[in-house]
Amino acid sequence: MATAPPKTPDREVSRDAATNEMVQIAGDAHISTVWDRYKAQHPQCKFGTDGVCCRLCHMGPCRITPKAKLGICGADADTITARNLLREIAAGTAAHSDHGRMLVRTLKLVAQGKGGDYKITDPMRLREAARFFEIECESRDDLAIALDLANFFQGQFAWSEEPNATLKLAPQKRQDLWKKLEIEPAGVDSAVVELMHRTHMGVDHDYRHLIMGGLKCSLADGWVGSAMATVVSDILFGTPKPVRSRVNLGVLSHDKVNIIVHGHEPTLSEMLAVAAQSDEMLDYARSKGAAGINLAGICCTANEVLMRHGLPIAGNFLQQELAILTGAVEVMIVDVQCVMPSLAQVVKCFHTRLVSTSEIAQCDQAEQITFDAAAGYEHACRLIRMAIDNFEQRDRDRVNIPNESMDLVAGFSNETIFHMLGGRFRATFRPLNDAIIDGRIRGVAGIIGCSNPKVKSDDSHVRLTEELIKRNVLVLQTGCAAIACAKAGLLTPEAALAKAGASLREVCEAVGIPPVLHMGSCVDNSRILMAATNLVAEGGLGDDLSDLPVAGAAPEWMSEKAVAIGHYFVASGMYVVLGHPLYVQGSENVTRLLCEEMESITGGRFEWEPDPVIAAEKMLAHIERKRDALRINVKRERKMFDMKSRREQQ
Ligand code: NFS
Ligand code: SF4
Repeated sequence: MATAPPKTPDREVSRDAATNEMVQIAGDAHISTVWDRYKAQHPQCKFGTDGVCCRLCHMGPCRITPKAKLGICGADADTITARNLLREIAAGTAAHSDHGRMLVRTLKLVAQGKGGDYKITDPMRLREAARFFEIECESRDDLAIALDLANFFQGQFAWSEEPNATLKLAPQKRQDLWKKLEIEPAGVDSAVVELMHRTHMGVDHDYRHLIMGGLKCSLADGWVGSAMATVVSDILFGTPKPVRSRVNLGVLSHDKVNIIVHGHEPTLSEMLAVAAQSDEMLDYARSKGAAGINLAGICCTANEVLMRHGLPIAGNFLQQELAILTGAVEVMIVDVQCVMPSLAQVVKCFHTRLVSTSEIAQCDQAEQITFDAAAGYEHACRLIRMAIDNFEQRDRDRVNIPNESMDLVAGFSNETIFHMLGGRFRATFRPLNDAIIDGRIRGVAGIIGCSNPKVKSDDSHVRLTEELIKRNVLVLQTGCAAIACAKAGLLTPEAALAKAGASLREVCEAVGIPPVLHMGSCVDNSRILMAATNLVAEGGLGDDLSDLPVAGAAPEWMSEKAVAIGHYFVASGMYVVLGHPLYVQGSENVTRLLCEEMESITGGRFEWEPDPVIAAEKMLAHIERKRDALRINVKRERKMFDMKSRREQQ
């Protein structure tokens, strides 16, 4: 049970009323939440935030101060901040890629006939991926192709003499640059191992060389591990199509059994989605007095089941404790990543049962029921039964479900966007490219990442998104950023259209896409990479990702995965605005390299900007610079104002 925190929070912690309401309830009940513990950590350690604390060997720990400019071994602030940053990139890459590995493993089991109730749901996507990687498809059945693809993907993890083959997904010019810069990863696992080695005491000390090594590993995340995770999820569970649903804590039900899936891997949640609709489970729920079964998600598992099943989202990262605090959750099922250890404390105050299903992620106070893909359906039924059995333990007097919930539309894979833009017969990005070229859409922004108690949650996501669509920038989203905007209503096409600039609205209405597109979970940032690649491939916007009028932002990020993502976007030539800095500010050199000099190396760079309106201005300025370089701003003026030069062109 938690220590007694103050009864009222000092500030409005979130833009979202449901969150503020639940935090108040938590305070009254003396149950600590992330915001209380954030306060208890103050002041946060400046050595940590500056990145100049090193504990990589046991002569230390060392920290760089004006008096002690070197660690005991002689490492300076540049080396120390760069090494610390690389270890974050390694961890982020490992997390996304292990998620990818689990999916590849499931695909292989399916191909071998050992995958229980899992199957190839999207054979077109399977064949398209197999053909891309030169796997023979003619007159072969799906399972044979799937086995080859699974083996091929499995090979992408191991060390190899050759660079990762999935890097070929990127435009040729980008691939050539990676080769020239010697930052092509050759195996996801070995990329992570290499960073751990290079950052061991006494190995790589040149901050420039270290940072380039970090970019190499990050490419193994975005273009390899995450890219495979997305493709295999689509093959196994279906490529997302537009789907309507609802979001926020108000999706929890007063009279149904509430089950929350939280974490990242979609394999079990897919089976839960199927099993929860079965007559057997529904009958059982009714026999226990419940009106039905309500399966809802938190964090990226939520995004996965939303995209493919239209299941509701209970909340994003900072709402995980609050969901339990509603007193209405029978079971919370967690696996890996972004699952707060505090959940085990919060469930003690309620009837909620917390179950961990990952063999690598346990919590001594949660029940452990390790997931087995071959018995996935039975496993899902067992968990649902457990929730139903727990329904009668719900204390009706302690139920506090906020009213807030909001409509949303999600499910925008590249494949879907292609078809929406191209109509029924011809899949194409052409209308989008044309709209960007003629300036009706100024450019495209990716807004991604977490929520963080350091800032008023959801606020920067929403304000940045509103600002950008108002200025005619199309916005792509994933992860907790997408959930934040969904809660604020920005994922309802009607509301977003009303807030969009006139020309963006006109294009969106004409081609039938909303101005804010939810593309999935954080591994699905690979979809944003592919969307950018498709813009290049369609033509007229340069021949590399760095030519595009696009920009990325992670306004409220917190996780090491976000660090890896930021780096693979920068390594892919993109401009990335972070709402708060990486832990590198203790080194002017590393900061300058990441935020300035990098642009002349990869074409991309970082920027820190806490104010979402200023961030939007900076992103727009970058987009306009790219438009100028492409000379599409010039062309547009000619077309509109200068008939003479127009005649000359003809
Ligand atoms: Ni992304 Fe998804 Fe959310 Fe952040 Fe965590 S859930 S993988 S890391 S907190 S966006
Ligand atoms: Fe200190 Fe160097 Fe050891 Fe780091 S590696 S803890 S700077 S002695």
